[in-house]
Amino acid sequence: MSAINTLSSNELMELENQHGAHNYHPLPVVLAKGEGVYLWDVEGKKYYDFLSAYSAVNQGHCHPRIVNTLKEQAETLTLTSRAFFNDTLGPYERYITDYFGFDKVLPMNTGAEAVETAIKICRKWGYEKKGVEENKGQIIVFDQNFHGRTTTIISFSSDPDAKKNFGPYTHGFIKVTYNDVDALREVFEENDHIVGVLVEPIQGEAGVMVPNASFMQDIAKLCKENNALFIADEIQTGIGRTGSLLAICGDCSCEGHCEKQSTYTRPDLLILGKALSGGAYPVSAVLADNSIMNVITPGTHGSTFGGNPLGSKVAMTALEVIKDEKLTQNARNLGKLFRERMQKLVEKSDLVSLVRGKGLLNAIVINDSPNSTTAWNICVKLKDNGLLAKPTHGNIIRFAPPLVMTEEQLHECCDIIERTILDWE
Ligand code: IF1
Repeated sequence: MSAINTLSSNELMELENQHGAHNYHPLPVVLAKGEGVYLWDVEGKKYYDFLSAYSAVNQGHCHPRIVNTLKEQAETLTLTSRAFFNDTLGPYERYITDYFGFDKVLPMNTGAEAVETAIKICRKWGYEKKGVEENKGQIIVFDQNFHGRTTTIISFSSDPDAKKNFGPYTHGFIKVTYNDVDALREVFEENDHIVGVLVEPIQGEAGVMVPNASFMQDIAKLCKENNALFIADEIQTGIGRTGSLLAICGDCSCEGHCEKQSTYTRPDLLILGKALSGGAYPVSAVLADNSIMNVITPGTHGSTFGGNPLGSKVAMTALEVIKDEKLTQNARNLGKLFRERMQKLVEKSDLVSLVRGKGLLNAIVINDSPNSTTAWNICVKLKDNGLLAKPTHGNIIRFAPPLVMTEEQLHECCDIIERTILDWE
C-alpha cells in the first residue's frame, strides 16, 4: 500500500487544512474509492453518493467502459495541441454534433471556460452579424445564477462570497429576476444592444429552482423576436440528469433534437460540461450552428487542452453510456419515485417543508432559517447513516445521485433520508 493510504481520515483532512487554500468547506468525510452509486472512505465505510460530484458522474463512479477508454487512449496519445490535427477530434466532433443536433462544436475543458466561450461567441456575433456598435453589446443574465468562477462570470454573480473584492468587474451584463418573463421583455424593449440571454434551465446553486414550464420557450421566443442568441447553460442540468437529454427538452421524451418546438426549445448556443466526460476528465463544449459558430476564426479563441484526444475519446464513451444504459429514462422514473417518497416525508415531518426538482436533480427545503446550521448538521447525520449529500444556500439540501441507481437502491436511500429526518425530531 502506498504511503498516502496509511493515513487516517483525520490526518488527511489536516493535510488539506495545512497545505491547501481554504476555498471550500467540505463535509468531514475523506473518500478513497468509488464504484457506480457507491463511495468508500479511507476507513472503508461505504456510502451512497447523493451529489455525483455536482452532476459530473451521471454515469456512476469509475464506469468500466469510460475507464477503459481512458486507459486505452492514455497509452496511445493524450495531447497534441491544436497546432496539428489528431485522429480523435474529428470523429468526436461528428459524434457530439449528431448527438445534440448542431452543426458545430467548440471543445474546451471546464464549465467556466465553456461559458466564457459562449459569451465571446455571442458578443462577436452581436457585432459582426447583428450589427451592434462595438463594445456596446449586452447579455441578459438572471438573478441567483451560477455559471462558474472566472472574473467575467463572477462579475454578474448575485453571491457576495463569489464576487466581493474580485473587482474591477466585466461590463455588459443585465441581470433580470429568474422566471419573470415580463421583466425580461421590458429589458428587451428598453435596450437595442441585447446580443443574448444566458440561462440555466434549472438553477442548481440557487437551490434547484425549477422555473415555469414555459419559461425556456418564452426566452427562446423573445430572443427570436429581438434577434438575440438564446444561450443555455446545461453544464449541470444536461446529459440525462433531469430525465431528459437536456433540461430544456421539458417533458418531451425525444433524445434532444426533435422538431416539437412546443416542448423542446432549441438554444442558439448550448453549453455542456461535467457529465460530458462522466467525471473521468475535464471536458466541456459549446455547440452552435454554422451561422453563429463561423464568427470564430483562427486565432480568435482556443485552449491548449481543448479537444485533446483523451478528453474526446472519453466524452464519446460517456455519451454512449447515457444512451446504451437508458440513463435519461432511469433518471425520469427514479425522480418521480424519489419526489413521491419525499412528499410523504414532508407530510410526516415538520423539519422538511418541501421537495422540488426534475429527474434526479432534486432538493428538500429544511424548515429553518437560511442562516441556521440545521441542513449542514442533517448532512453530517446522513453521512453517519451512509449517504452523502451537501447543503446549498443554508437550509436547502440537494439530492442528485448517479443516474445508474436501481429502484431498490433508491428506496434504500429514501429509507436512510427518512430515518435521519424522523430521528432528528
Ligand atoms: C464550485 C454549484 C453545482 C454550473 C453551471 C457552469 C459551472 C457550474 C450551471 C462551472 C459549476 C459547480 C462548481 C462547483 C460547485 C458547483 C455547483 F453549487 F455551485 F452550483 F454544481 F451545483 N455552469 N458548478 O453548475 O463549471 O468551471 O466548475 O467546471 O465549487 O465552484 P466548472
